[in-house]
Amino acid sequence: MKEIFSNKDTFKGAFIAALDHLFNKNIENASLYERYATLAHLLDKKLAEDYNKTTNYVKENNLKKTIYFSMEFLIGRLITSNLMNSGYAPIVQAAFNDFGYDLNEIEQVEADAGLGNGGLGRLAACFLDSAASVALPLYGNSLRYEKGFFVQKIENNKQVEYPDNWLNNPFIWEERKDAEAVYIPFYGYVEYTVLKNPVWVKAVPYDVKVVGANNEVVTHLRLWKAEPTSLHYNHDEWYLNMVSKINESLYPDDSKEAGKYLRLQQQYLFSAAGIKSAINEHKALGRSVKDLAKYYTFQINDTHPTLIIPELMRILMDEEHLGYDEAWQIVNETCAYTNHTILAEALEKWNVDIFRNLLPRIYEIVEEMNRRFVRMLQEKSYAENKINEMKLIGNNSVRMANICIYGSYSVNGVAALHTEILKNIELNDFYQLYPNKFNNKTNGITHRRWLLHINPELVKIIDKLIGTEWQKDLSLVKALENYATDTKVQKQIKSMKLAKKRALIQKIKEDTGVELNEKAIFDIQIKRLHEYKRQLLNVLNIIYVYLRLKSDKNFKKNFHAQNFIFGAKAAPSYVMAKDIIELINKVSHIINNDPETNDLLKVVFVSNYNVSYAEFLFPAADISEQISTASKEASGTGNMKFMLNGAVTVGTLDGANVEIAELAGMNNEIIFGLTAEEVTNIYKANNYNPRAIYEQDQRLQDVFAFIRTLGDNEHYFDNVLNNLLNKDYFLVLADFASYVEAQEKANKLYQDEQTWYKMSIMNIANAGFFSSDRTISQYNADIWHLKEIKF
Ligand code: 26Y
Repeated sequence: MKEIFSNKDTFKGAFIAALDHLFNKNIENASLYERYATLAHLLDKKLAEDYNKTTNYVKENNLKKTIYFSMEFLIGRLITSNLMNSGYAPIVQAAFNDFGYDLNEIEQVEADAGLGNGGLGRLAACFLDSAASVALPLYGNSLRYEKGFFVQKIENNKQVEYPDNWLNNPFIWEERKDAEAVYIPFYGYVEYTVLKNPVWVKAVPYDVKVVGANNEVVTHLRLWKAEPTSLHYNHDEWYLNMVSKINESLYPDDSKEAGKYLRLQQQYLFSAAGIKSAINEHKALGRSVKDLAKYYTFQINDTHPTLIIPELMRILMDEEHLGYDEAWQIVNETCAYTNHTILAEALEKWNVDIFRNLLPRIYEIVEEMNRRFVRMLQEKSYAENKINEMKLIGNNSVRMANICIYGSYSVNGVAALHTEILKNIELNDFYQLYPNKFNNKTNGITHRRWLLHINPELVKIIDKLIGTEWQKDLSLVKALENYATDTKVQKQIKSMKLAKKRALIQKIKEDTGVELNEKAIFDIQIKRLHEYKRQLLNVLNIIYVYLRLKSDKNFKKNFHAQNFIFGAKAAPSYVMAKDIIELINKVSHIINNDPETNDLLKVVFVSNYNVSYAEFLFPAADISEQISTASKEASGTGNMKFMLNGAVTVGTLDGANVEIAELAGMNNEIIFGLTAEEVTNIYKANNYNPRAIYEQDQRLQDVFAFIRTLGDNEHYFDNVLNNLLNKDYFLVLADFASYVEAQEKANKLYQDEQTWYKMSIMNIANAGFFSSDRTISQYNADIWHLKEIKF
C-alpha cells in the first residue's frame, strides 16, 4: 500500500486496477459513485497502516486514553477530512486532473454522516479531528444510527421531515469488529444484587477511522450496533422489534412511553458497551481494574452518557468484587462531565418507573449513590429543601446532571460566561459543595475543515502575507492584524468574499430558484431553530426594514442592499419553531417578489441545513447573526466559524460571543441588547411586560399588522404573536429596538469599506483562540493528562 499514494502515477495505476476489480469499470465508464467508492476504498486501506501503527504505539507505551462518550458525532463527509489530513489530497487531485475527474464533484457523492443534530454533535466531531491532530489518544464512542437527523424539505412554506437514509450506500469508512462484541442486559429483576432473567442484546462495534493532520496518527470513533443474540431464549416479534429499534434513529419521538424507554435504552447501550470494551481492553493488557483511572478518562458529553457512572460502579462491585467505597473512588477519578445547557427544561430527567423497569440493577445502584449523597449533605447540615433540590432522585425522577456532577472529578462549561452562570446561578449549590471540580473549556472549531478546506481563497491571502505556519498553529494568524488597515489587503478580502458569495448564489439558485444580488450584504443566521436563538427577532427586523423601504424614501436611498439567509431545522414536535419556519418562508416570498424593494432586500430560507451546506454558507457571510437571549446560548460554535472566515458578528453578549468581542475588540463587532445579568434580573423581578413595549412602539405594531395579513385567515400566526405579547420568555420585544439599531449600524458600516474590512480582518486575525486544537489541549492539560503519540 505504501507506494500507492507516494506519487500521482502509482496512484493512477492503483486506482485503475481497483476500479476494475471493484466494479469492473474503467476511467471513462465508471459512474460518479464508483469513482468515489474506489477512492474511498483505497484511502481507507492506506489509512489502516497508520491506524495499526497508532494502535500499537498506544498499547506498547501503555498510554492513557480518553473515551469521549457522546450521543452525537456530526462528522459530515469523511472523504473531505481524510484526504486533507492524510496529506494525499494533492496527489489525488493531480491524478484526477489527468483523468478529467472533478474531485470536488466526487467528494459530494458521499452522504453526510448525520449522526447528530446540532452544536454538541459538531463539537464532538471537531474534537475528534483536533485530538488526532495534536496526537492524543482520544477515541469517540456513540451509536450507529441507521437514520441520521431527518432530511428537511420546505413544502407549502412548512417544514416536512423525510428520513435520512444515509446508510443506503455502504459506509466505506467503517469496520465491523465482531470479535469485540459485548452483551448488554435490559429489564429482568434483581435478587441480592444479581440481575435475573434479563433481556440480552448483543452490541457490535463499528470503528470509523479518525485521521490526524499530517502526523500519521489515526484513532477511531466507535459506533455501536444492537443485534439479537442467542443468549436471549425467545426471538419473538417483541424481542426482534425491540432490538431493531435501538439503532433506528437519533432522538426517536419520546412523546409516548415507548419512546422514552427507547431513548433510555439507547443511552444505556452505548454507555455500557463503551465501558465494557474499555474494561475488556484494560484487563487484556494485564492491568488491574484498581488502576483504571491511570489509563482512562471517560468524558461525558452532556448528560446523555450519564449511565456510565452507575454502570462502572456495577462492574467494579458486582463483577470485580470491589467494595462500594473503593469502586466509588475509581469512578470518581475516571469520569468527567461537560455541560452544554443552561435551559432548565433541557436538563435530563428520567421517570423512576421507566428507569427501574428497564435497568433494575442500575437503579438500585443509583439509589445507593443517592442514599450516600443525601447522608453526606445531612452531615454537612444542609437544609432539607437544598437536599431535595440536589439529590440524585427526586420528584419521581432520576436527575442525570446531578449524577454527573456527583460522580465526576471535573465539571466544565463550554464558554467563560456559561461556566460563570453554572457556578454562580444554575449549579451554584453544587459549586459550593465542589468548587474544585468546576472549570471552563471554551469551545473551538477545527480550522482544517472550517477554513483550510472550505476557503482556499482566504488561505491563499493569509499565506502570502504571513507564511504558512499558521495552518499548523492557528494562534499565529494573529499576525494578520498588521494588515487590518492595509487597503490592498482589504480589497483582497473583499474579492475573496465575492468569490464565496458567487458560489453560494449559484447553490441557492439551484436549490430555491431565488437569485441573490452579489453586491448585497450577506447576513446569515444558521443554527437549530429554537426560540432562545431568536430567529424571530431577525424576522421582525426584516419586516420592519421592508415596510420602511416602501414608505421612507430617505431610508431607501441610504440603505445598502442586504440578503438575509436562514438555515435551520426544527425538532419535529416543536410547534412554535415550525411556525417560525413557516413565517420566514411566507415573508420571504412576499419580499422577494415585490418589485419595489426587490433589488435591495431578499430573504432566503435554505432547506436541510447541514454540515455540507454550512461549508458554502460560512465563507460567504458578511454578517454573522448571534442574537440569542443573553445567558441562554451556552457557547455557540457557528459564531466562531463565521469569525474565522471574516464575518462581523451582530450579536448579544451571550455564550462565546463575549470572548469573540473581547478578542477581536468590541468595536469590531456589533453588540446589542440586554446583558446576561439584565436578563437574569428581569426574570427575578417577574414583572416583564412585553405588551407595554408593543403598545409604545409603532414599528412593532406595523410589523405585527403585516404578519397578521399573512395567514390564510386573520389569525394565522396568532400562536407566535400572542406568545410575544403575553409571555415573550426570550425577551424578543425587549431587545427589538436595540436590534434594529444594531442592524442600521451594520448596514451603514458596510458602506464604509475601509472600516468594514478592517473589522473583518480583525475578526480573522483574532480567531486563533477558537481552534479546537486549543480547546483539546486545555482539556488535556487540566482534565485528561494524556501523553502525546510520538512516532
Ligand atoms: C433531547 C435532549 C436529550 C437533548 C438533545 C440534544 C438535549 C440537548 C441536545 C443538544 C444540545 C446542544 O447541541 N447544545 C449546544 O452545544 C454546543 C456545543 O457546546 C454549544 O455551542 C451550544 O451553545 C449548545 O446549545
